[in-house]
Amino acid sequence: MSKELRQKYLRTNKTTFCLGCGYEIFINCFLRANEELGIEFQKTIFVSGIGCAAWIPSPYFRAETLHTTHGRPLAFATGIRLVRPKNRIVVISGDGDLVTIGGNHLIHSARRNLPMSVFCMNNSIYAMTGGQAGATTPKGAITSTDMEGNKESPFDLIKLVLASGANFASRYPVAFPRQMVEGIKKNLMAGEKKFAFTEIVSVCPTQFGEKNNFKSPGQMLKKQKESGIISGEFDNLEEYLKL
Ligand SMILES: Cc1ncc(C[n+]2csc(CCOP(=O)(O)OP(=O)(O)O)c2C)c(N)n1
Ligand code: SF4
Repeated sequence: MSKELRQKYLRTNKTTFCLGCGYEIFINCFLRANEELGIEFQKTIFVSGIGCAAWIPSPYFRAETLHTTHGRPLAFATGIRLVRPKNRIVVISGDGDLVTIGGNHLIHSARRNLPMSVFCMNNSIYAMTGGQAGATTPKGAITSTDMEGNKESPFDLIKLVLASGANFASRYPVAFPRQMVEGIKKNLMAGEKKFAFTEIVSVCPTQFGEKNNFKSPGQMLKKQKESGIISGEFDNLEEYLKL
């Protein structure tokens, strides 16, 4: 990532994310995608909730940003969509925020299909508050609330969003940044016309990695590369279920 690009889009190059946090990879990919599409941040309104992921746009992006209440960024984004029809609306927030506490807003936003881009940072837990389990935590994972392993099954976010009525859902792991840049571009273009949802499969070495025997952030990325996570764009639930 060029220093110039970060200077152009970020208020400061120094973020507070932990060393090895997947969110830094996403930020670099997101800036690259915007640059390649020639998008002006000045005409984008970013919305986030509460959590580490919510800090990605706010305070770092040189743009209008709304840092809202936990679980509610999609409700705020819906309101902004209605009063600011000419602006691009981009929601960037965590899985705990958008799916667990805010799941009701997610299904209804997908059903409503209003034009906006949504990037859900899935690091499998509620990281900012100490690594509690949520609706995206894999079965068996050790968290601060499940020392013997999570007993519940996680949501498949693509399935959830498509079943709720959206027809643009995609998934990209941070271990594949080149593919992610292209995926972010597709989302940003689709988000001009409809509800475009992208799950970014991230890594949190601090709150998830350490408890689950990962020795380093690099080991988490290696596991992602080898795990064969289904990624790409999906518009049809039946087709997705065949994969
Ligand atoms: C209504 C409400 N409930 C709980 C909290 C505490 N809280 C703040 S951040 C957070 C976790 C956010 O997790 P996630 O959205 O997954 O983002 P991450 O930190 O993992 O990036 C929680 C539970 C809060 N601020 N407001
Ligand atoms: S706690 Fe996890 S998600 Fe939060 S900044 Fe650190 S590595 Fe990233």
